[in-house]
Amino acid sequence: MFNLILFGPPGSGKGTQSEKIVDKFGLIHLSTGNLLRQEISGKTALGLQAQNFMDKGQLVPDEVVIGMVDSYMEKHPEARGFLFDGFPRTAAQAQALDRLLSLRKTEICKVIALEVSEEELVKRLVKRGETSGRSDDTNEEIIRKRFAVYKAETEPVAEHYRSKNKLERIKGEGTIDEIFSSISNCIQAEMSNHSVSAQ
Ligand code: B4P
Repeated sequence: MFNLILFGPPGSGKGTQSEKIVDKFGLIHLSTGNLLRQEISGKTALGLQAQNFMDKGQLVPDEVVIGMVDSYMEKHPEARGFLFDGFPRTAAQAQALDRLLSLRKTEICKVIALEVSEEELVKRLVKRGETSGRSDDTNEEIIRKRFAVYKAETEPVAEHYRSKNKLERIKGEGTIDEIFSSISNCIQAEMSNHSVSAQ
């Protein structure tokens, strides 16, 4: 299997780029943000629990997210690889992902980290909030809280992968196509290291 992580702060374009990546490279998209929002719109017990955290700009508890990821992977035994978008976001999630993958006799091949300045991120999220109806995007104070959580809990996860020589940092500012072109080059190089074809 060929597994990737798309890493970066809130609003860095993970969701935007993921759609293009799965389209081109035939991976299964696993976005914990999307899975949580589906649970919320379905008004499930998990969704109601998650909404409380997301509305405050906090992370949903690890055990909830990890269980959700495990069951999504179970539903896709045919996958030639997964693109993890917005996961892992804590050290405990990164360790759990290593375990889930090793049980399936596979591992993460590359982590692509999108780098975007905080001012640009705030602009993007405030703009998205005008149309998306996402409650976590409408208030600048909540957006700033999400960045603080990112710095404290998520940014250190990059080190877990850098120390294994799996981290590639990519500039996440510019047009969506320019950024996708840099990401594609990185994935293609990695696929040829692993002798995997693009589709
Ligand atoms: P996510 O759904 O993961 O979303 P995100 O980090 O806010 O945004 P993303 O980086 O995907 O940005 P996008 O492409 O949409 O998380 C939401 C919440 O869910 C978290 O705060 C947390 O509470 C919870 N959660 C999720 N995963 C979790 C986990 N593993 N553990 C615990 N809790 C978890 O882009 C943003 C905007 O920018 C869009 O409007 C887009 O159109 C625009 N944009 C994109 N690229 C652009 C570009 N190049 N130029 C200009 N604009 C651009």
